Amino acid sequence: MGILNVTPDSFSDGGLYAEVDAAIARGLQLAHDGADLVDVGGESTRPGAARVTPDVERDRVVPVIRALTAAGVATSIDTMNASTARAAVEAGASVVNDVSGGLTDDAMAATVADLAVDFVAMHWRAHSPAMDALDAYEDVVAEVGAELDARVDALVAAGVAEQRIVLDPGLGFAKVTDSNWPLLANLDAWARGRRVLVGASRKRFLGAAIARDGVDAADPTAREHATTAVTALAAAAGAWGVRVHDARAAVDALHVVSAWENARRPEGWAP
Ligand code: PMM
Repeated sequence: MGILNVTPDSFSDGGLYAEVDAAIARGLQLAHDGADLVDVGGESTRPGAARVTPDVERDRVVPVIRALTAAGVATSIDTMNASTARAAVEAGASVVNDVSGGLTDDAMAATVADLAVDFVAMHWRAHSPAMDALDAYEDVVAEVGAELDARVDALVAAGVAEQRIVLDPGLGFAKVTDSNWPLLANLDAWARGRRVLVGASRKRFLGAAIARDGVDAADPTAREHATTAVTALAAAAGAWGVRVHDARAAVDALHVVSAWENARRPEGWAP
């Protein structure tokens, strides 16, 4: 899943694709680089970001989704608003990706049920201004698992088909640094066999992991190689998808994982 933020303020690509033509060109490039889905967003969720109205958000994303659909590029819509999700699917998007897992907009679950598309339910505790303060877990794997289970139950109760739901640990959302790694290292302990999307691309916790001389990698693009390492490890651990800024790097990593796994000896093999 390639990231396309049609926003002035997203943390890594904010402002680069805020104009419709630039956004469409970027979406085509992501697809050319091998993204199976281009994830189009019109509202930044970076820490501290202010919300935009659904009207502004729709005006940003719908023309881009329409043009990419016409060009044969599959898209998902990154939104917390049911009205935007509906407009995006009507313009051609085939997946709804809600960073709040349906918690922000009471109409989201019923809308997704009605649209009958796949739904990415991300683990989330609060909007951006409040989220860092909610990084408080006794056992992050158990708590994120339980909170996602509650989302699945609510979505299914609203009519969303369970097999349509993809879970996402919400890396960086109410998870400042150390809370992210247990979720990556124990994917199946919280996902319990459901499809998993991993969105680690260029996030702060990777900058901390690759610190030199005690200084974090502050520039998001300097976290690209670390992102590619996460892609390979997530794929090897069975993730359904990765949400990334650089689709080419991710696809290369996935080829490496495939070659590695294809060469694996069968269970019980001995020379
Ligand atoms: N992260 C961001 C935005 N949307 N969606 C999903 N499913 N998972 C994520 O981790 C995620 C997301 C953060 O902002 P960005 O668009 O600038 O990466």
